[in-house]
Amino acid sequence: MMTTPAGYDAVAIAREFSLSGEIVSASPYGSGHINDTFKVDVQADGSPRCYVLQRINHNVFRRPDELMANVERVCAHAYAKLKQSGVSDADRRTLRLIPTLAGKAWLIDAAGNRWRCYHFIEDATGHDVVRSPEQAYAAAKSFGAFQALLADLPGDRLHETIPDFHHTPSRFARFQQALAKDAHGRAALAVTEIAFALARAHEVSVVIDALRDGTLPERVTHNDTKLNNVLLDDVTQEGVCVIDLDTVMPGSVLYDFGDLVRTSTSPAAEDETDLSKVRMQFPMFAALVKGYLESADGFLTPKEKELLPFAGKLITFEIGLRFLTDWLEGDTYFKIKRPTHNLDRARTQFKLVESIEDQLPAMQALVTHA
Ligand code: ADP
Ligand code: GN1
Ligand code: MG
Repeated sequence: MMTTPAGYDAVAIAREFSLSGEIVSASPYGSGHINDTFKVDVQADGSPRCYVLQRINHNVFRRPDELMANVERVCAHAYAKLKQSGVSDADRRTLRLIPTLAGKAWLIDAAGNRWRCYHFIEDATGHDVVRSPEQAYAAAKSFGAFQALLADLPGDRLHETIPDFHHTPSRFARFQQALAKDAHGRAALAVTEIAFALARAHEVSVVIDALRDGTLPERVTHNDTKLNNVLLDDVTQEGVCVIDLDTVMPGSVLYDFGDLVRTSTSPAAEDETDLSKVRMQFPMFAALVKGYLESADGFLTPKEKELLPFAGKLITFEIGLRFLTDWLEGDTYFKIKRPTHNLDRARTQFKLVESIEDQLPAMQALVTHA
């Protein structure tokens, strides 16, 4: 039996899916903070083939069956549309679920864990750190195209897999509660970061208020558009496939563009401890705007466009706030690899917020003239 570090027998689980070939191995894969992901290697008539097997983190996603119902609809719609529009490599451009032997889209194991399996997107990589404006351009173009693809998703409103996921004022309130409790006596180690967060309380409602009063439209958005959630072709660096569909649900395009700014403009990793390396690089931002507008300009309203730079600041701040909150609450949400990991991540985000604040007028001017 091949038992994984997390204690799951991923090979046994993989056997429950309709894979073509003999399973050779299943090993932990990727650098996501939420789910347990495995790469499954199989041999099919002498040639190797891979799949991605994932256990859904049901502490984070409290209604995994609703989540999977969303994912099933989104995958089917995107694939059908790409096929219809004559895209030759539609198989590589969207995630496709591999059914279980019983013909279901996901598996529930004896312990109640939900598992799903995707075909593996070959010769493409999800990058943790942006290396070139071409990568930033490709990522933004892909997420814009993804939004366009889902603009006519038929049927009911998608389930909210995490309610108030990008409700920044709620995130702020949760931070304040964690701070008041200081259950692990950690606040004293984060005095600077706490002051930084408290000083920005007045800005957290901008997007949510505009959604509420109808100034901004609700759309189907991805909501977790970090750079490593789009696979770029290893040779051409073009965007191939948007992945990590767990948070695809009603939202604002500003959440998606904002998280692109957070993850695709700094030369430093999300958890970099040398803060002197963290900064918003303007050419990367310019590449994001170009790529995003190429695929999304057709449907964006003037207000959405105007708020693109601010969204970069807001979402970077919001994710920093979530890391800081998780640190104060004792690291219950994001996977960590070292004791101060969440605090380090919060510091990096806040340094990036400062860099964005410094450049906001120039960012605004660029978008106005784009
Ligand atoms: P998490 O929610 O934990 O971030 P993801 O769905 O993003 O999980 O998957 C984790 C990593 O696994 C991704 O960053 C990517 O590198 C890899 N991955 C996921 N799905 C695929 C796929 N279909 N083909 C190739 N790699 C994949
Ligand atoms: C998580 O799943 P992953 O690693 O792609 C998180 C995002 C955060 C991100 C920070 C469901 O994304 O919201 O922005 O970490 N996903 C969830 O890196 O909370
Ligand atoms: Mg991910």
